[in-house]
Amino acid sequence: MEERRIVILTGAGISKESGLETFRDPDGIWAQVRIEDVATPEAFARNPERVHAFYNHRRAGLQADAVLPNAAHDALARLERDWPGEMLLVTQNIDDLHERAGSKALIHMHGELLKARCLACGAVSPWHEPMTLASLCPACGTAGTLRVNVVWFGEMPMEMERIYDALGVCDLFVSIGTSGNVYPASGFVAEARNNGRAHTVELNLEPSEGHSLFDEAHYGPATEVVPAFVERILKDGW
Ligand code: BV8
Repeated sequence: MEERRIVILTGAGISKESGLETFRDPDGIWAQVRIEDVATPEAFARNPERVHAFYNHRRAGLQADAVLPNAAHDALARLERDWPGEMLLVTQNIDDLHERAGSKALIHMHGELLKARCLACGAVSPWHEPMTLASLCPACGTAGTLRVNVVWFGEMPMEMERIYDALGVCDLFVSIGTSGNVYPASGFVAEARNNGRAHTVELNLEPSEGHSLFDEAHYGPATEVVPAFVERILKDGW
């Protein structure tokens, strides 16, 4: 059991109880704004101020005092610390709650809200303030060339090769707090199953789009089901 490898995928549901909105729940972000207006390269080309305003609002919200890692983020950081084999945490979330909880082996496949990317020099820099068309790139000093360092619809998610390599050899794949609507993350469970040895587990508030592909599922709030699952894995494996 000691050498066994774990891959964990998280989505917006894990950060809901920290005070951040999900996307596709009835009160979620996509019920308030249209993807085509704020989360595509075409939207940014058409109306950069609108896209900056959308992310400025979410960046300020993420940095509010009340938004903190919850028991589910803490449990995954503990699993990484205490699991004797390898563990990779892949998050679709652009918040920084996993790293604040202490996770280290972490891939932000959809990028990070608290970073800016310069379209002139390519530099990625920490960014905590509102972004405007007058903002200067901290690396090259050019004005008007910054965008938030997230992956929009139609763009390639980050570090896909590393993710598929890990899915190809994992023994346990766990999907947490994601509706399974967005490709390629929605295909990770099938990829893990195809390696011929992975046990697949869904932890979510409700069955996701791909729920039938999981060997095991536990439904409830992430702050309850994730710590309980981690406790069991560390004690008894799967
Ligand atoms: C790509 C980042 C090529 C920034 C986001 C048709 C037309 C055009 C495109 C497509 C198409 N069909 C497919 C596509 C591809 C497209 C796609 O999937 N579209 C969908 C909508 C059909 N995908 C792409 O374009 C991707 N790129 O495909 O490139 C490629 C790639 C690989 C290999 C070859 C080629 C890029 C997608 C990136 C999108 N970026 N945003 C930002 O945040 O603004 S999307 C957005 O969705 C977020 O990033 C989010 O993380 C992601 C997934 O959502 P979830 O995290 O699952 O959130 P959701 O609200 O849906 O679900 C929450 C769940 O939590 C629910 O199930 C709920 O019940 C549960 N929950 C709620 N509360 C709790 C809880 N669970 C536990 N506890 C709780 N308390």
